[in-house]
Amino acid sequence: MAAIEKPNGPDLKELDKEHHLHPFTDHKELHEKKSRIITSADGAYIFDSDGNKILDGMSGLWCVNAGYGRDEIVDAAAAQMRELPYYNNFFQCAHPPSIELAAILQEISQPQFNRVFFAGSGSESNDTIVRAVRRYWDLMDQPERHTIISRKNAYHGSTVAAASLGGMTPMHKQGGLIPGIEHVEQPYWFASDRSLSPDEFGIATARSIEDKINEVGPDKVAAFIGEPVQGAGGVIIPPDTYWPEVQRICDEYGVLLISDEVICGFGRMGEWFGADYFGTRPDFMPFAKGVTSGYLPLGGVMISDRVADVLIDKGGEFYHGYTYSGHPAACAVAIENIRILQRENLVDRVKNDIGPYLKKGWDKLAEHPLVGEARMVGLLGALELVKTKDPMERFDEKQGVGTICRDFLINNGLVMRAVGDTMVVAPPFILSYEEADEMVEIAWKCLDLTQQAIA
Ligand code: PXG
Repeated sequence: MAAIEKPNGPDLKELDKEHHLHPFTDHKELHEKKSRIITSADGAYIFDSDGNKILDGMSGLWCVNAGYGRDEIVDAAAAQMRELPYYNNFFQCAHPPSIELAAILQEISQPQFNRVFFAGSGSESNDTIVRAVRRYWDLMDQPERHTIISRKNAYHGSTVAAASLGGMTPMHKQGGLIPGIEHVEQPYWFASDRSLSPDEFGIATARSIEDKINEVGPDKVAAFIGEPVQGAGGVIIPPDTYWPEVQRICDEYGVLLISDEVICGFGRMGEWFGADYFGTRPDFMPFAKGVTSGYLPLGGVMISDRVADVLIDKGGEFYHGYTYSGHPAACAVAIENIRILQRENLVDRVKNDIGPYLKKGWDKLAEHPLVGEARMVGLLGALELVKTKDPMERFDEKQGVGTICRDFLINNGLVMRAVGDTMVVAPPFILSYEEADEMVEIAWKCLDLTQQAIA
């Protein structure tokens, strides 16, 4: 009963330790330090139970794009919960929010997208795609087209199928992979030997997809999946040559293109979708996170006419769906969230205003002795921490320099995420100029502190 009698401060930390297993966490390590308890949030800031105010440079987990404290979204959820808190979209039923959201998604996406399948998360969305892709090729009388090509260091979610699509080897080691997934090189120029120019490297890594298609057999490859910019892998912005070449290869071999928009979608790159930014024409777009700005869980898959027409006209029943596919309150939240993005021109703000403003400060961080590269597109950024700049040498992974830096950052009032020694940010779209300056100032200060700590 302690939780009810004393819901604050240290007791919560104790209860957390006793009863709560966290995602992607080494609990032995966590229990030595205890958790930070986030109790409230407003705008671009979060507040913890120790009284700290912290600028959230990660929008939660790449999702609170519209910022915290949006009463309009809360009101939309409450109104929907009063009217119809739950009903499913199975058995020839639907409800107004799922239908209205489906129509809005059609409006904001590329013309080939007229249908959406709802899920509860990005992982569920990618599981949906595995089944839909294979079902499509069965219906096209090419059942041997089964293989899905993905990339090393990709992140497509945490369920067994989504993690198999992903290229995170530690995840593969815990639970194994589903059959029929192949991984090719990622377009991570900074981590390459840099013997090629970025443009040459972009073409070469795209061609590793073509090589894989020929190795597996062009009649056996169903689809290629990629994040426009790899997020969890370290905000890896591919060279300009990469995506056009990927599109060419998919077209040439008839391979379906899946653009995983879970992070890049809903304005993060200054366009509605990452595919719009790079000019690809995907057949599937899984989404989640930014669709609701994280206020409630919702995911889904935009399915192009090429695929949806076949599933509908030839398919019979598609044996797939979730209790919460198109949850009414989550859909009501998504509708209000998208309306906010539209009303306040926030996607344009990312592209033409706060995005370029933050990038200017961000680029200056490249002058710090610890930073080998500073990159940013829209409001997605990364700093590569390096041992020496010339020649460019990275730290020994075991030194944990990124983690040291991350801990300095949060203790100095800024959330950034460390992906190895790559520091990443994805702040909310409502970030003010002052807050952008604050991010850059705290970052510089913590780079100094990190440098001193490892000296
Ligand atoms: N695709 C992409 C591109 C993602 O980034 C998922 C799918 C899965 O979404 P769900 O909603 O099932 O989590 C993601 C999620 C991190 C981190 O530490 C990133 C994600 C999730 C958790 C942690 O950067 N991305």
